[in-house]
Amino acid sequence: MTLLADAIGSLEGASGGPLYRRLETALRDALRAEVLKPNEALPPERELASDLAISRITVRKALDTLVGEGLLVRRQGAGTFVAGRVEKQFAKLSSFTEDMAARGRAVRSEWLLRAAGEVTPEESLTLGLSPGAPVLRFHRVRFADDVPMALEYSAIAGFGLAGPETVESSLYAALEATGNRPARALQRLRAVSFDAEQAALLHVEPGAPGLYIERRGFLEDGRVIEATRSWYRGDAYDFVAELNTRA
Ligand code: 16G
Repeated sequence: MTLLADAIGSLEGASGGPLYRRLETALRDALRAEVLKPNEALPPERELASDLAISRITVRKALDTLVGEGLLVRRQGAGTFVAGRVEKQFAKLSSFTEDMAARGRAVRSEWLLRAAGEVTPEESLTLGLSPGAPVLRFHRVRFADDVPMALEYSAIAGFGLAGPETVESSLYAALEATGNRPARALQRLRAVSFDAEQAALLHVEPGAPGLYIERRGFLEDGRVIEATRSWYRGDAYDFVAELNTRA
């Protein structure tokens, strides 16, 4: 009998609808109690099924829901793991793709918008461009191991890229290729709670906590190249910074 199955105990007497729902609740409680620590592997599905005397289909259905919520992560060929929080260096000017690749996580994005346009009055201020100047907009839901981690809305000064389609998976890789990757950035962060639309995109409950981050990226010569607004899931990220007495 595995530790996890032990912690779950009998689902027979448990209240709360169909068996897979009761298992979901029991698993959520076990994860909250840290019966399994972040990044630890779950026992194989068939073992859980036999320990709990339920069908494998029921186990799979409950695990699927928790994978969808981002509490568990499936890794091809390796099994199911407890999702770990991502530690992100706040002082490092890295890209989402680099951050995730450094942790061995598979990155993908869903495009909400990838288009060229003219700066809005607000963008002209943040990007330091004259009214009517071209701008490229990239709106994405960003995933790691198929878990939605963040929403990112970037506006890039039009001179920075040949066109919106030059960005495939990494914005910073595309900017690097044209010699326009930001060399320095200013970042501002605040706590938010997700509205219904954001929550649906990030697979969390409306009102769930998040981090709103604004980044303005500059080129060596001081021109602004990037203005990005990001909403990161509060349950997935720890922002870490090294502090010195002398600024
Ligand atoms: C990060 C940056 C974002 C940048 C993106 C590029 C934060 C808070 N934001 O998510 O400003 O546009 O990386 O990522 O770190 P990409 O090269 O993977 O598209």
